[in-house]
Amino acid sequence: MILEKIDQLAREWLEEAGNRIFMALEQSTVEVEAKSDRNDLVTNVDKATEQYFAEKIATYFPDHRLLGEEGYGEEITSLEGIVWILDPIDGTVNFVEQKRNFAISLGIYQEGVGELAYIYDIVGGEFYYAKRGEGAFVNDVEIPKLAEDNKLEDSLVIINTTAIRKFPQMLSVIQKARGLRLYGAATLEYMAVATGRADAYVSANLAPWDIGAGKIIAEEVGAIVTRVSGSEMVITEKGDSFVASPSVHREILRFEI
Ligand code: 2AM
Ligand code: CA
Repeated sequence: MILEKIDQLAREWLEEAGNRIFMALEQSTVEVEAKSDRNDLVTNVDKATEQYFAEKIATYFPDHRLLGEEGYGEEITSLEGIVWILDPIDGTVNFVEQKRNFAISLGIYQEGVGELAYIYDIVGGEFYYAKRGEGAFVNDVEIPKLAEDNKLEDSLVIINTTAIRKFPQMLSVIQKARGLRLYGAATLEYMAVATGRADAYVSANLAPWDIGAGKIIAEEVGAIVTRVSGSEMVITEKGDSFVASPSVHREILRFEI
């Protein structure tokens, strides 16, 4: 019941937030600030979008908590109750530089279990959605389950530059693969694996809001999500991330990274 209500409202709010972001691009009202370093950007639109969700959640679901990148939610270290994990704009550098290849990411966790997920690629016109146990969809078309027998040598892999520096064995992985691709937005890189456009994505440093929704959608189609070492990924902790189709996940683990 509660998940149905969340699903209905989350879709309305995502559509409204998407329209506002689109208008900000159209009307050139985006203002950029640097955060921790010159490549870590935030804009007035990231902040306004998170604030919009924070106000809506507080009004409609006062006992739910929000874990968001821009800090309008709460400090959250455990996932009791219902937690909304939000990245108002994932791929902010793309948003600023390319005006595309970014997404709103929203994952809903209940007692630590990922139940609902939404990734909205606004300019690309792709709305990804999953409900645990009921499949994953893009624009209402079900995403097929991933093949169980893909090979690294036939695969495209996505490995961000920090991960290549941190794990030098990744150079051998890239050499064996068919090719390397980089998108610059973790959510869309997760969706590339979920839809079979790539077979693996490795990143050295992701936060809960980068992966909260992507993990739910990727797992729903049979992708394996772990740390680079192969250990379990705890969603509330920042760190490296490794998502891949099952056989390619096993094959990359054999490089003993
Ligand atoms: P962002 O756009 O929301 O900041 C870029 O390679 C990807 O990594 C984006 O999804 C970006 O999310 C994320 N990212 C960049 N710097 C990060 C950091 N310091 N910690 C966590 N995620 C980061
Ligand atoms: Ca962000």
